Amino acid sequence: MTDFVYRLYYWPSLPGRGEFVRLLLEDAGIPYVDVARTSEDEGGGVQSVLALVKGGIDCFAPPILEYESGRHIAQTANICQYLAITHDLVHEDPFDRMLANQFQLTLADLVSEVHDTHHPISTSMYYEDQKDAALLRSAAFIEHRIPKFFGFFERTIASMKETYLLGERCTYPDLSLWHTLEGIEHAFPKAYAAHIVDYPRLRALRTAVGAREGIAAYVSSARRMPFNEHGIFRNYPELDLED
Ligand SMILES: N[C@@H](CCC(=O)N[C@@H](CS)C(=O)NCC(=O)O)C(=O)O
Repeated sequence: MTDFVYRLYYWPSLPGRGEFVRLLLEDAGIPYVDVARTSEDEGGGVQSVLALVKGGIDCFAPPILEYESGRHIAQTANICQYLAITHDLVHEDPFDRMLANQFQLTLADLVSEVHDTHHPISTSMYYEDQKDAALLRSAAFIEHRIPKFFGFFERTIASMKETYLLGERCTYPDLSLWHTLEGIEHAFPKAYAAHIVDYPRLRALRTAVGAREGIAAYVSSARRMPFNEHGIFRNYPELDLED
């Protein structure tokens, strides 16, 4: 291993999908530079991300990790898997590794669905111009998709008879599940409260991950960006359950 410090490229004004990578790095205490959050004078800012995605590397969209000087990888699940394997943060057994990736990809599906609740037609249109569709999409998400995803992860943890998705060892999909639960609570506080009572293992996982040293330190630091209405998990009260 070289002494190269990882460089994460992600939009600087929202936690977004970059947060799943940050959580893995923070939990493990791995140093990294959050490039776009440094100043433009230092080669950061939005321009640093745009330069990469327009610059002929093999990466379609951020998050992008520069893992060696001039070598980049993209796709959140791919980045997490690379880091976890490289730093021994996931089981050695190939089936367990595949399961970790499978859970991460399932979370990626859930995250995309959350995004589509406020942008069901196009990311290039304003929310206000697709609000009618967003209302329908959010109602369906709350009624059908939250219980389906929450039920899946609850059953998975139950089948392991331990705290986490892969048993007693906390791995990167657990950190991502934690963030996704936080995000859904931010976006749909009433729906989250109504559903989560049925999922004791998800509540326990949330408590356990939140109490981890690296995560607790990160959450209380300025590095942790709050959710906001530019990101994936947006709080538009009209999309949540009614009283
Ligand atoms: N499947 C990709 C999705 C990447 C993605 O959608 N990135 C967003 C930010 S969270 C983006 O900037 N997309 C630009 C685009 O799709 O044109 C992943 O999980 O990393």
